[in-house]
Amino acid sequence: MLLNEIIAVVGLDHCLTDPDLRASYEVDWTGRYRGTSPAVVRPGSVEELAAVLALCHGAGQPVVVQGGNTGMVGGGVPLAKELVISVARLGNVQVVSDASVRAGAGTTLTRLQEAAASVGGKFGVDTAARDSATIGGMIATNAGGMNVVRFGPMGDQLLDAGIVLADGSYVPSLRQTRPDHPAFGLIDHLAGSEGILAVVAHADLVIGTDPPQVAVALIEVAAERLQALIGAVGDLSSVYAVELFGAPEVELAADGIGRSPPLSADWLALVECRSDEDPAGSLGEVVGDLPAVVATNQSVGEELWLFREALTEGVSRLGIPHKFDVRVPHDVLNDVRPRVEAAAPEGRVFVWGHAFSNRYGHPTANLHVNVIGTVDDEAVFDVIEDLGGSIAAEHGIGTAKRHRADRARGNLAQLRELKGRLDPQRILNPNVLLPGPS
Ligand code: 2HG
Ligand code: ZN
Repeated sequence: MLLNEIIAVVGLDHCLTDPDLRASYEVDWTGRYRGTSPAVVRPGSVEELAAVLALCHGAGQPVVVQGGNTGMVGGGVPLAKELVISVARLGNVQVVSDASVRAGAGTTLTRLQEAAASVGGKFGVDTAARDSATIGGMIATNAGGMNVVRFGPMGDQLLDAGIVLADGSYVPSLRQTRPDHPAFGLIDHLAGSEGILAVVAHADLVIGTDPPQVAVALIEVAAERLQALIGAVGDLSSVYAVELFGAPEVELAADGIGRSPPLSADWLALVECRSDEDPAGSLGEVVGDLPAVVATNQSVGEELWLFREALTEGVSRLGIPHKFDVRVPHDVLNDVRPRVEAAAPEGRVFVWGHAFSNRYGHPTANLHVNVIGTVDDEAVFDVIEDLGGSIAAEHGIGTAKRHRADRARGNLAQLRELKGRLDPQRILNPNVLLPGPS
């Protein structure tokens, strides 16, 4: 009955019930989270999205919203038999000015970056999953990515959003909602709300600056000099990225891309600086006597980036990884690897990430700890919390961490209150983010 009504809205071709056609939507990118769904529905317009949600609301049918399915915490797959709403067809991009762009929720990051580049700018969030990751999901998780030290995470790029509420009502501009509207104030909570409050239909996003001069350095740094180096690099006014990894990671990446590691040490820092003036000089001063490979043109810089960007695929080639996307203070960076290795004696541990987790230069890093093999996830979470870190950073809480979300998020009570107000039937992503029966 419900499916027939949905088919009348989106057409038979966009309501997938055949198990073979549903299959790729029912498992996450890593292969760890797998569920089943009565159907995968792919609305082709905001109107269709709104009509589908209104029907689900009327029938009390829970839904999971999916973009590029690059999530890593099981937040976008139907683990409790929810209906999947894929926003992949909502991919319109429109450059509004040289400072802002309007993009449909299903726009890939690559398309958004191309739109920004068409007016000489740069979109502030970048990740290796750019060809698949879509902006709706990136807003939902508040993705940070490799330029977070410069631009901040997705929420910092968000000027406005058009959303559809659980009951199917379309709100074209959250910035223009009046105080008596149920979605008033939602714009401040949308980034990181993991689809539990509303479905993003489109968003207005900032286009950042893209200065012409670039310098990229891959720097070898011994454990005892790490904090001083990243502190100094983070203070450079031209800094666009400060990425960290170590010997096991550079070897894994080198293997994947068929090259030899250019350097190897306790830590490798991959730093990118951009400026109107050549940033190589000031970057060189900070690097000082540390061994480094420095690139002063785009294509050589891109070669160095290959060693960083090959990591996610590299670990996946070894098996289905246990992923821990965490945030830790800089002064414990050297403790993470040995402590996780001790907690996972039968696992193979890889550690990489973003040396800063926001653009204000706060001394916390967003690390991606990946473990291949047997490991007790709770033991790793305990290590991170014991080091004064947080067990969730840019990938969200999803289903993977919701049992520990109380400790990971301070604004939980507020989210719960908003959920009760905006989705009292709890049909939107009902099994992510909030712990317990949400
Ligand atoms: C990255 O920065 C991504 O590489 C993915 O956030 C991290 O695969 C991962 O664990
Ligand atoms: Zn990351």
